[in-house]
Amino acid sequence: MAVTRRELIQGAAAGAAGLVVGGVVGNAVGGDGEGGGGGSSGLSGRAADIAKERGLSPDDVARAVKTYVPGGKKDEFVILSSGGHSGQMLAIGVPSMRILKVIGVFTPEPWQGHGFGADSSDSVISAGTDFTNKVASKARGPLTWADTHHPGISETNGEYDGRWVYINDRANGRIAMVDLRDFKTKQILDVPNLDSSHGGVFVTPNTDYVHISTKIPTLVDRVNIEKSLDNVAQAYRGYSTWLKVDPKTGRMDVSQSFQIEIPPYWQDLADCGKLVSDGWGFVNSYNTERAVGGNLEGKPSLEVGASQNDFDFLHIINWKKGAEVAKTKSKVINGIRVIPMDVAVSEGLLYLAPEPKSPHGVDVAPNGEYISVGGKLDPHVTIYAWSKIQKAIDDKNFEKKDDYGVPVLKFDAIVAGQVEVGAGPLHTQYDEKGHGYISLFIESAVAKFTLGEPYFSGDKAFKLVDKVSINYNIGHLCTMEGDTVKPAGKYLVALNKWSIDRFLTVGTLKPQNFQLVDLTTEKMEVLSDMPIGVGEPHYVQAIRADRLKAWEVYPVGTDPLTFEKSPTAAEKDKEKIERKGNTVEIWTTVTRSRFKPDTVKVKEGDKIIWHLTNIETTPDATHGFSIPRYNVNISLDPGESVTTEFVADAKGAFAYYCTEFCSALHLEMQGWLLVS
Ligand code: RUQ
Ligand code: CUA
Repeated sequence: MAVTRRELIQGAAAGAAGLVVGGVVGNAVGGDGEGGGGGSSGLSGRAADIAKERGLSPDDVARAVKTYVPGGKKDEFVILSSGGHSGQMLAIGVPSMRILKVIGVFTPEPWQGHGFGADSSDSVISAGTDFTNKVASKARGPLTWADTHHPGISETNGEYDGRWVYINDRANGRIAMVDLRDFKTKQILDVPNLDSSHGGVFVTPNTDYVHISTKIPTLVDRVNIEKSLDNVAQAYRGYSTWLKVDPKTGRMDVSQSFQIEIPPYWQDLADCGKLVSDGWGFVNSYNTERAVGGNLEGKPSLEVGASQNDFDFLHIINWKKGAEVAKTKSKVINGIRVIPMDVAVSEGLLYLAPEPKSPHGVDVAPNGEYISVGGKLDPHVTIYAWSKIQKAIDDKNFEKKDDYGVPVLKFDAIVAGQVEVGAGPLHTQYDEKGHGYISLFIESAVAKFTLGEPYFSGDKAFKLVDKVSINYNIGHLCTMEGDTVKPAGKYLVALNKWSIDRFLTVGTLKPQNFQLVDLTTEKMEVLSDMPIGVGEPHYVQAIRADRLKAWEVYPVGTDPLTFEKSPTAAEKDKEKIERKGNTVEIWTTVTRSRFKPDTVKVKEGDKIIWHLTNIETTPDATHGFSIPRYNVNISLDPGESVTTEFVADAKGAFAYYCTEFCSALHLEMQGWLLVS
């Protein structure tokens, strides 16, 4: 049967498609060959019968019991996960690994009415593209997707405080803030001078600043663009950006922020100093070679050119002093104060430390003393000691200066230990007992190692103590509150890039796989798998659920952008329609199961300003407001007040309706917009 593309899209070929799906189900039951029926499960009665019938081994049963969260009971932790190139964020319960929410961030999210006509979300999304200072096509309009990578939960005294979470856009050098009172995005900032970003996001221990750095360095002056790659060392620069956080709203204020100009190495991961290393930040890099590829012209590909040096550089940055220096010795570039690199060097804001060959993660231990760097192309994790770094800085114990005059500390003087962990070490997280857990991408495993004093001493320090295989190709990992001053240990989540044969095949694009690992037993054990069918999560942070104080409902009439009563909120019994010239303004209340007014008559070409308030006070009593053909689709959570504006440029009778099944009379919750 010949099927055109158009027929396929329109579903005419649905019958043919059905053929492809059969035959797959058989894979589901076989398990891992870990044996046994339920007969030897140690269970008796009904549970034993069920385990036997389902072919579950005693270990399967134990793992299930460890992760099962009965209906109505709540998870102990919540992980906030990047959604990768879905541009969203995910909230997931641990240990159940159930998705609690997909949070609309950079990408419009219809379920939440995010970016489909609600003024609050539309203004957040459209303000997230800087057309003046950064490159963006006006004709294409604001950016509506992002490659979300690194969440950073706000902290107080180095512990998560459950107020806000920040997340960067890898592709466009942007950062967003989600308020954890309502899990909604309040700000998207197009960071000046950053054309891209990667793992450079963290908050300082009291959320004074959020940090974000360049990944690919930025072309400083957009002149001579064609030749710029021949002169990367001079034409491009990196920026370590310290965005000042408003302590009341969590919003980032560019006017109070500053950047430190850094060399055009490819800055990669970053982490903040804490306790003894408070006031400092750490940003690592690769491609200190500054290779740019050019393989069609016969030059080595980027991955070859970028892997020549035996050492790359960890940037060690004094941000507390930087905040002072920015007041007097910076210049404003594209709206942000920038401390030039020579000033950063002469003021002692910037040092470099050698890192073995193309490193990846840099992670500061809970006590602030140890800083672990994964080797990526080197089987070791290198652990630096902050006390040694400090001493080397004080003693000016430099082995050289780099090409930009930045002092490079002597490697041997600052390393506390190295542990051979396996192939492809990337990211480290910690527990409360002085262990590091590092992901091994190539080996598809997690290695557990010990730190030194005060946790371990003598030949117990800096030792590999355990390893567990995961499936497959782990990128990040996350222990519970594992990058705070007080990790909770208990579980580890492995963020695996591939899932290959772990799940039913649902097409050629496979989900990634989160695996939950038990840290309470002497040997680490994988407890469960969780397919992630929405984007490629890069990094997650796990917060104790009891630190989250999310609202159940808004006070009636609340504007979610300000958390204050909206001056234009519609009020019960004061609903109205007003016309001024060509502008029609409507105040509508929304409740089970009606919109009032339910009939709105306008003229073609009128400008419509429509205020809607959900006057419900019952948790979960959410209503939708959708106008067909106008691409308006708003979620009105209990108490929420929203305004939508549009020009009534299409004639017709439009039956607007509620998109949430809110009551027995949900289907009757409908009104008319007549445009004549
Ligand atoms: S870093 S590819 Cu978070 Cu391992 Cu991004
Ligand atoms: Cu309100 Cu359905």
